[in-house]
Order: sequence, then C-alpha cells, then structure tokens
Amino acid sequence: MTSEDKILLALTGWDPDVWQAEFSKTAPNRQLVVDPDSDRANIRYALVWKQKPGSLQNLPNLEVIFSLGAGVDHVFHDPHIPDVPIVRIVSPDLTMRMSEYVVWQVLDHHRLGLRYRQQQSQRIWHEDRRQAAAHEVTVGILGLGVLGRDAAQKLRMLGFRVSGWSRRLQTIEGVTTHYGQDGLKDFLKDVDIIVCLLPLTPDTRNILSMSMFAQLKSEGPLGAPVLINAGRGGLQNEVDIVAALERGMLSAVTLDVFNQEPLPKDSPLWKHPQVVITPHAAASSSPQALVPEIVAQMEAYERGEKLRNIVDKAAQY
Ligand code: NDP
Ligand code: OXD
Repeated sequence: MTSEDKILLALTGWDPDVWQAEFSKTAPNRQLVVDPDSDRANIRYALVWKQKPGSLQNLPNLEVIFSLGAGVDHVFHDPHIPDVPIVRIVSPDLTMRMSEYVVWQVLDHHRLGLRYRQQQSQRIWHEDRRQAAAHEVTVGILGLGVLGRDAAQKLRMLGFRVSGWSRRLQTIEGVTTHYGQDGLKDFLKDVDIIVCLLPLTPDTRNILSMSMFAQLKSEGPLGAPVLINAGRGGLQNEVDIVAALERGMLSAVTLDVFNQEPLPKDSPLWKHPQVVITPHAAASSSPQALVPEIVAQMEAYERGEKLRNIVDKAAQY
C-alpha cells in the first residue's frame, strides 16, 4: 500500500459513518473517501453496497471491489462495473446470524408460533395435539452455499430431516441433496418447510412463484408447506405467494426480503395472518465483525496472496 492509496466507500441505504468509524479504528493508515471526485486516480479498492450506477466508472487504478454483503446482485444492478475482481462477504459472523434466523423461523413454524400468538391475543387456551416431532418434518433448503450448508447442519442437529437443492451436485452428511432443473421436482415433492437461501441471478429470479408452489405436496405435518425466504426479494412473486396462501398451497410464510424494500405500506403481506415479516434483518453486515476481515484480505492481497471469495461473474454469485 502507498500513502496515496484510497478506498472508495460507495453505499446507498446504509450509513457510511459506521463503516468509516470502524475503518479508522481498525486501519487508521487507510484512507476512506465517500466522494472520490478529487481522488479518482488514487482509488485502489471500492467497498460497495447498492452503489449508484456508474459510480465505479473512471477509477483508472481500481484493483478490487469488495461487496459489503454476501449477496452481489446489488453490485450487478450497475451496468458500468469495471472489469476487476469482486470479492463478497464470507464470514463466520454473518453465517451464524443467518443460521440463527433460519433456526428461529423453522422452529417458530414447527412449534405453531403463529397460531399460539393468535390464541394469546384472544386469551384462548388450547393445546394443539397434532404437533409433529422434528424427525417427521422435512426442511428443504434452496441454495447449499456457505449459508445453506451451515443452516442445514444446524437443523440436522435439531432432528429435522433436511434436504437441499443447488446448481451443481453438493454432498453434505445426513442431507439429501438434489441439483439442477431436473432435481428440483424431486426436491419439492417432499418438503414441509422450504428455506430459500439462493442468490438472485438471471437464473433464479422469480423462482418462488406459482409454478413452484403447484409442485408442492398438499398436506403434511404442518398442513401445507411453509416458505421462508431470506435470500432476496427478486426471487419471489409476492402476488403468487398471497394467492398460494389463500388457496392453501402454502400454510404460512416468513419473508425477510422483498421486491421493493422497505415493503410498501399497502402490501397485503403486512396484514396477512399467516405471514411473518422481518425488515431484511436476517443476517445484517456488522462493521465490527467485517471490517477486520476485509482489512486482513487487503493486507494478504498486498503481500501477493490470492483474493478469497471471488464472485463468478458469469454466474453472478
Ligand atoms: P453462495 O454463493 O455460497 O451459495 C449460493 C447457493 O445457491 C449455492 O449452493 C449455489 O449452487 C446455489 N445456486 C445458485 N444459482 C442456482 C441455480 N440457478 N439453481 C440452483 N442453485 C443455485 O451464497 P451464500 O450462501 O453466501 O448466500 C446466499 C444468499 O443469501 C446471498 O446471495 C444473499 O442474496 C442472501 N443473503 C441474505 C441476507 C439477509 O440478511 N437476508 C444476508 C446474507 C445473504 P452451487 O452450490 O452449485 O454453486
Ligand atoms: C447480504 C445481505 O447479502 O445483507 O449480505 O443481504
């Protein structure tokens, strides 16, 4: 690193100050800039979250783009991304947060949380004796990457039957795996709870729609299957989700991500009794946890080591 090198912080929707504060604590010798205009030639790295389209143009010495999230669809929404490596977040902190979220929501649906909260609001004392044991319930995870694999292992430890679906064949001990378009049908026919941890790419956009719901079984230990999506809003068709709930094709839904965020106030999802909503909070990027890891990557790269967690630009994840 030279004293001239600078890091561009290109964020929208997130507060840059907390990232800047963490950088000055962890790496006081590295200079972050939010507005690069006077420094364009000195920018060596860019840290991005939903950067404004075009904001990475005209940076002649940019070497690496670091996504501040695990997902990178927010980088690719910009048609003017320079041809440099894109590194995404893979961090034990983020993985743990996501697995907590998945386990929380799976258990909440499995243990009839929605029903008991509704009963409590009406002071109704009624134990539902149909409650299934975990080993009778199949949790199917769409996306067996860093996050999907960890969640699968934790759900296994709780006694659930776990299956998964990925683009290429993956093997995980104790988990039934399927892959590719041909494997999707078999995956869907057995699931009681679907957990979606897919990236948003041209191939996965809108995958959570009526054509998928129509392939699910119509009954099971929770009634119809439950859907939990913590991947991206663009994976889901929200009109189809409401219709599937109304028709009993889905019994309940947890959504952390939406096509439009914040979720518009007039969305019917807000008031639906079988819908749990969280505000894209399943696994937030923590500056305290992530800045030291990003700085360590920069240092390793400057020592001549290979960058890790590089995004496959053709696959867009
Ligand atoms: P990974 O890249 O490690 O894993 C992605 C998984 O999806 C892989 O198993 C991959 O298959 C699979 N996949 C990709 N495309 C397809 C396809 N066309 N068909 C079938 N499977 C496919 O990502 P992570 O696990 O780290 O993260 C997953 C996503 O979670 C992120 O992209 C992001 O959108 C979301 N996320 C959401 C957060 C939140 O707070 N709500 C926080 C963090 C992440 P293969 O194994 O064959 O490559
Ligand atoms: C991520 C996210 O992709 O927070 O990391 O959504």
